[in-house]
Amino acid sequence: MTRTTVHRACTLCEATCGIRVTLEDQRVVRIEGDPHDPFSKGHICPKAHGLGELQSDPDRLRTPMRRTESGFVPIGWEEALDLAAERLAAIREVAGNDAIALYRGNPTVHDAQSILYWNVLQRAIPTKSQFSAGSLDTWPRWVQAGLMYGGFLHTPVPDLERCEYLLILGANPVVSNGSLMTAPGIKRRLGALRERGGCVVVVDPRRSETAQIADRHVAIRPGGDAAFVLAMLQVLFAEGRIDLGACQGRVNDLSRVRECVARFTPERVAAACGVAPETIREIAREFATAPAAAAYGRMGASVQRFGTLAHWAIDLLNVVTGNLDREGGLLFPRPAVSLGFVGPKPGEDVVFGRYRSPVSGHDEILGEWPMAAFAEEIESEREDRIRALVVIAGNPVASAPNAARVDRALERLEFVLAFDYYINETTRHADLVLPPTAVLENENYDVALLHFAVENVAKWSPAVLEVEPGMRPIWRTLLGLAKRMMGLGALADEQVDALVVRQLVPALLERSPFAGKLEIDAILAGLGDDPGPRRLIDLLLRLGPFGDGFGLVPGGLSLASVAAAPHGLALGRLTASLPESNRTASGRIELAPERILADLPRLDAWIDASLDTGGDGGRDPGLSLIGRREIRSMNSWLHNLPSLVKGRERCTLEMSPFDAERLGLRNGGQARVESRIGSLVVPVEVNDRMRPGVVSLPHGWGHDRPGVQLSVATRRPGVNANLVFDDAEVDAPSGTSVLSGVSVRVSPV
Ligand SMILES: Nc1nc2c(c(=O)[nH]1)N[C@H]1C(S)=C(S)[C@@H](COP(=O)(O)OP(=O)(O)OC[C@H]3O[C@@H](n4cnc5c(=O)[nH]c(N)nc54)[C@H](O)[C@@H]3O)O[C@H]1N2
Ligand SMILES: Nc1nc2c(c(=O)[nH]1)N[C@H]1C(S)=C(S)[C@@H](COP(=O)(O)OP(=O)(O)OC[C@H]3O[C@@H](n4cnc5c(=O)[nH]c(N)nc54)[C@H](O)[C@@H]3O)O[C@H]1N2
Ligand code: SF4
Ligand SMILES: [Mo]
Repeated sequence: MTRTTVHRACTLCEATCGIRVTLEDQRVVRIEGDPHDPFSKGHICPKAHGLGELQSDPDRLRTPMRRTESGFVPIGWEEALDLAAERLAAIREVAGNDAIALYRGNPTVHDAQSILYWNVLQRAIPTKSQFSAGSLDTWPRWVQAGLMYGGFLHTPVPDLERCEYLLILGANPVVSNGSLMTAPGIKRRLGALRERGGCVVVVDPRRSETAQIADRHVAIRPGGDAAFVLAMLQVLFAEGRIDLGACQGRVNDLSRVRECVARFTPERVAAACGVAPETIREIAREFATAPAAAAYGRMGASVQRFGTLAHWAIDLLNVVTGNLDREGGLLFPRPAVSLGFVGPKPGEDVVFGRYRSPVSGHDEILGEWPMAAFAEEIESEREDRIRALVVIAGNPVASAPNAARVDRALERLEFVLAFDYYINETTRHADLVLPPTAVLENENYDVALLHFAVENVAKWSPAVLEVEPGMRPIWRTLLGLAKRMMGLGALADEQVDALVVRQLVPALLERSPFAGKLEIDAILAGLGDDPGPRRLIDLLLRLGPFGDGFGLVPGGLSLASVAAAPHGLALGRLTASLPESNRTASGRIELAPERILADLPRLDAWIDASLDTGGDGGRDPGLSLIGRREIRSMNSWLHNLPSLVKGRERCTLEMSPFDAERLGLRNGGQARVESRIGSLVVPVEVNDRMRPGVVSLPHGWGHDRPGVQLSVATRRPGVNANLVFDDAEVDAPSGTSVLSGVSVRVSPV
């Protein structure tokens, strides 16, 4: 028996923790936090152990599967790829590229080969029918940041190490481990902030696990964040507490902002957001007078009725108090690998709505339609309807609102191809399922999440295990399909991959610090012949801000130098970076983008309607439903790993004792939850964490659909929360689905 240890990063959530994996022969015997990782310093959560269980999960697919009359049967790789290309090409022939929908799910963000080679497939199937989990998640942030700073991946993050006042709106990092704020060991970081005399304030309708370790919790009414923060801004303008700090002379339209916020007085918004005027004033003054403060909003501020307005208001607060680009406030990270080449060129504005979705006319956002348009574009009788779907690492039946409708829509498709580990709620509809290799078989560099890291770091993750016999890495699978769709099926993967690199180099160089200083041929020669993600990552690193510029910067980064540091490399704290970090065409931060201001009347109407009803769901027979995450889950997909689902039932409806009593519900009893679009039955959990009038339900459950092949998950399936979230409700500027603050009725069963 040989015992070996490998160091790498966990890819299950956004925290990118360093792990130490111990093997006996080819068997994982232990997974621990890596104490020498300069970023995570030994932190891990229980999910890391799931990496070993994922490896050995008997339900995980280890060969391509084809659906037949009598169920799924194995099929060979080349045969599967030929079949997929043939079916997709036939549909394209009749109905064009737009008849093929592409959906990219969340785990792609954590896996470089999936992101980079999905991009290749996107070019091989240039369809307007692109979708992703982004419109169930980050779009309000991308739209707001894109319009204000000119680049959607380049958003500022709280400088946690030096922050003295952290205002968290609609995020629960103690459970989620941080999102759009890559910060492993967040609990330790928040503890340190408080120990040095700083203050953490959490705004959340639920007294979340993060609120429980904060100095103050504000139980806001769902959807109230934009109103709440705009009222803070009204107070600051009215009291003359505006000080732009580093942003002085670098912004447009400050006076326009002053005019816009004037009507949002604390008295006017109090009922709508459920927060007393005095509390709003107090927090506004504390924020403005703290030596360094940061306001940070995430899912609860994003997938709600006014997600884009909320994110806009949050960043305005940071700007007008001088906290943007200030140490201890918010700073722009400097990732060693930048995916900026997928966005606009510096100096070009981000534009949205370049075209509209056929059925309801949703604006295109970042080259995609929102998921709110997904089912209707399939159900449509129009000639240009969606007829086929290619889905990678996504489970829209679990993750998109109006799940029952999405489920039915998938039945109508002529062809579904899925790249996934499992036959689950979505992939059971697939004609073909092509599995990726398991996390520990992949080598990886985090090309996405380090854009949001609270410290600049670089880390290479080697594969821990050999690829199982008969399996193939997903980049080869994606490239194999892409080349067939491009009519290059006769070429070897290596040849097509060389073409991919050749195309990418000019786009990357143009946006790199080495633009004008390097010849394309010199870059290609320096890269070598190894195909695959490795070469792309080497390229991205070497042309990045810390890169060796293919010899121009001795000691600069390359894949070789990053891989030589098994625990990862610390590249220094975040630093002030304006004006370079701002990429708008005007060269200034745009404080009052029209697209965002145009949504203010909708907020006005909501605030005024809340005044009429007293604004408190608790006095109304209806309740407001919000979501919840749990430390052992990852959206819909870790429920088949025994150690992550053992213990108490987690798919429960949390509610306050006040609501339980008035509705005749008790702890452990069953409740029916009904909304405009559907209903479900779920066990009740009564606790004092919930704001009266608000109930919470986690998403990602409901594994009891016929045909699902998850032997552990189906034993405790839970219920799909998206049976009641309404696909008709969206945040107007971004088209993002509203997955929080939906009206429901709850009754005993
Ligand atoms: N363990 C675990 N970690 C995860 C995930 C997981 O499923 N499990 N998922 C990952 C993913 S994909 C993401 S996007 C991130 C999300 O990361 P976070 O945003 O940090 O996580 P959530 O739990 O969604 O937190 C949202 C919070 O907003 C609150 N909220 C709901 N509505 C409102 C509102 O209207 N206003 C305010 N102010 N608050 C509101 C909720 O009560 C909740 O506490 O987590 C990632 N990490
Ligand atoms: N009601 C409600 N709905 C929500 C949310 C909410 O808070 N409330 N949160 C939303 C958010 S933030 C998100 S990000 C979405 C997530 O929604 P999705 O991205 O659609 O789905 P996931 O549940 O993450 O499922 C991921 C799928 O990918 C597979 N998979 C895992 N790793 C890999 C891999 O490396 N390669 C491949 N090819 N497949 C892999 C898994 O088996 C699973 O089928 O859900 C959204 N939906
Ligand atoms: S917090 Fe947990 S799931 Fe997230 S990267 Fe760290 S160990 Fe993995
Ligand atoms: Mo997400």
